[in-house]
Amino acid sequence: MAGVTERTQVGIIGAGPGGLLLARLLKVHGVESVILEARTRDYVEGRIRAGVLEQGTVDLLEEAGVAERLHREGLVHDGVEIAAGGRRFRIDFRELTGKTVTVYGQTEVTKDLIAARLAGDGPIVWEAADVVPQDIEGDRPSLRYTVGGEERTLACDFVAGCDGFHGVSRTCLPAAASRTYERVYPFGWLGILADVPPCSEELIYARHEDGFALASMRSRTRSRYYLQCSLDDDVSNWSDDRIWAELKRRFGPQVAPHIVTGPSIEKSIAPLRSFVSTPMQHGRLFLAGDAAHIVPPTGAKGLNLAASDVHYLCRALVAHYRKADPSLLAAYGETALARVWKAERFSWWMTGMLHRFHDEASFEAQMQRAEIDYLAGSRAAQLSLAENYVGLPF
Ligand code: RFL
Ligand code: PHB
Repeated sequence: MAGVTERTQVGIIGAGPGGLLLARLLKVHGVESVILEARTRDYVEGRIRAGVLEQGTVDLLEEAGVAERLHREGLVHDGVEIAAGGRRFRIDFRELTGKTVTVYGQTEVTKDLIAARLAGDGPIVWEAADVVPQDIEGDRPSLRYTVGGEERTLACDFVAGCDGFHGVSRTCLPAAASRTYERVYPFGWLGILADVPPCSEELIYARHEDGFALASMRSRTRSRYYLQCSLDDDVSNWSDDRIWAELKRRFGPQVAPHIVTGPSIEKSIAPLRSFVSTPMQHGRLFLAGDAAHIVPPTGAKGLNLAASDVHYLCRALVAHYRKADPSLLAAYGETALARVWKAERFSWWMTGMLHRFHDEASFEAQMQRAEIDYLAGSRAAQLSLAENYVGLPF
């Protein structure tokens, strides 16, 4: 038996945006939690990832009381642009749906949530090693872990697995009752972050015969760009000069003159994957966010899905504690998955339309061109993209 035993209501594995937002929302509703995080605070706050927040995610951050800096520094975007075959067109979210998205880095969301947590909400145990969920099928689950060489046990009522794609939680679901659905794409995204002004007011998603490119941003002085690259590529093959030249080539002569170049402050390659693991719950263990599902980043849905899962899970836990109503917890996985699958579809569709998969002379490439041509000219097609991009209701 472990040396030190603590107790809380909800034991949360992972201090990514999912785990941190869940802890904060639970606190707002009077439910206590402890977060166990494998990494250090510096590492978690330094990870460069998502950049686009749906309105629903912004609303949740408001409910969590951590939206003040977001409203000050976040950039509200009314639409996005698509560039392909030498042409550029805009999807106007505000006009089509009445909604917008907010550009505010995941890094900043994470920092805001950590600051709120540490201002009195409850503990985050950093560098918690070898976390093992125990007795999740009974009424008294616990989390065994090691910190600073000391073995500890966190006794809790429920376990929230918010530990991302490589976490331990998903492995606790019985194999016989679980099923995974997966698509691995035959390419990756090379990302570059630089302190230069963005090339455009809004994001530009570009299809080019040599591969996809995306112009995004973190602020008016910090740009984030991505290039489709091969899976076996390495960042060491990509000097800053080569990246800027390739971005200008893929965005074409209309956009290239507006691309301001400068030294990179971060460069990385990420693989693209669609993945769903079902069910999202077993006994008293509930998965949320990347622990249960992954989307390719093309639709900017990953962080937003973690937020909607956490909303459903928080609501269900609060119903259990406040009203002794177990029904929302029992339905959690099904409720979350209904939204997850639609975001999976949208991200898969956006990825399929904009990336190079086949020879430019193939039937499939013609289908991509036709899809983009249809999107450029059809209000119905634009509305469909817009309502998914700004986020389906939850
Ligand atoms: P996270 O962020 O992976 O956090 C999980 C946390 O759990 C910890 N952990 C453990 N802790 C204890 N014990 C263990 N055994 C543990 N194993 C892991 C980890 O250290 C970590 O701190 O999952 P979460 O909270 O579900 O959040 C998901 C999002 O981070 C992810 O979906 C997004 O970043 C995806 N994503 C994007 N999402 C968007 O909504 N909009 C975007 O524009 C967007 N762009 C992106 C992206 C992801 C990218 N990469 C690098 C994968 C762009 C990129 C390039
Ligand atoms: C980003 O800014 O990191 C970003 C934006 C939109 C995406 C993916 C990533 O679709």
